[in-house]
Amino acid sequence: MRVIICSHEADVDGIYSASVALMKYPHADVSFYNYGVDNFTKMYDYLKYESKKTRNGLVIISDLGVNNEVIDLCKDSIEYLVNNRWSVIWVDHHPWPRRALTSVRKIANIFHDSSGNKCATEIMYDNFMYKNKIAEQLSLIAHSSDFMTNIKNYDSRVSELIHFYRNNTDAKEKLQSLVLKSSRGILWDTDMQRDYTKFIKISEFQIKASLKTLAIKKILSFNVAFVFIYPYVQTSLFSQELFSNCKIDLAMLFNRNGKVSIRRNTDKISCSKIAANLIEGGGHEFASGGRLKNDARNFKACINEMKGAIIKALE
Ligand SMILES: [Mn+2]
Repeated sequence: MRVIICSHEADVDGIYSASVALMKYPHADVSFYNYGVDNFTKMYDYLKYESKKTRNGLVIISDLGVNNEVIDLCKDSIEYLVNNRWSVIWVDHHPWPRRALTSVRKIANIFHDSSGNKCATEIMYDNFMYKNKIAEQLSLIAHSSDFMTNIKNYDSRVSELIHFYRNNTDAKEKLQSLVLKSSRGILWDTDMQRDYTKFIKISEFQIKASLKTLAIKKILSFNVAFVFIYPYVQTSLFSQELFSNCKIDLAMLFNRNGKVSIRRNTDKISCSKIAANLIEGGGHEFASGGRLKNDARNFKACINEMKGAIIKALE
């Protein structure tokens, strides 16, 4: 049977959850996607095309959530696949609107954990590769990376490498090789080391350039950092660095495409509530993202737009 794994391109959890799925279905093809209607459409176009070519297949979608803007797209597309005798397994831990869960559950097999304590790799491990030693380690590393816990025990180089590969012209092949290696228990090798050394040279320079744009502002009772980030700066690790070096409660990072990443340093703020006030906003309480209406070159307008989103969320 033809098996296709579609996972989130963004981080360790996306990559390792695909690795665990690949351990279960070693002949599967793996591809990567991101949020937004355009990206989901790309994913479904590929799946529909494949389901026309081969009857009877299985799709495993991992670490991608369904939000309001894609519910109907997901429903229609999965129905199309089911009509071509494909089945769909969906593994995720992002908050889904109730309507999304009820409608997708009718046509796909959903493994969804909404407790906020599990990442996609852990759900994949629990349900498909339970007690397998490699899958277990992958799930522990992904948890630590997704929730930023026990960071000292965890090798952040893989996160940085994923970030580097995503911005590469051969992103697909590079990410696929990461999935394949980790599914075999290889977490680091000389190819990765060579790429990492390349990455570090550029990113160190870009981190310094990003820090020059740092503006800390008081909003209500919170200290908020606004930073423009260059492409090779990995947002979660960068904000972690900001939190340990500056007295801030919230970090709003935005890039040249107007993409915003929101990270918090206090439980009193909900990142997803702030994201809900941005375009295509979505994510978790502790980490979320969205897009700006303003041109990223207009720093002042961007900060004002983000400020507005924060104030609206805190009111
Ligand atoms: Mn995840």
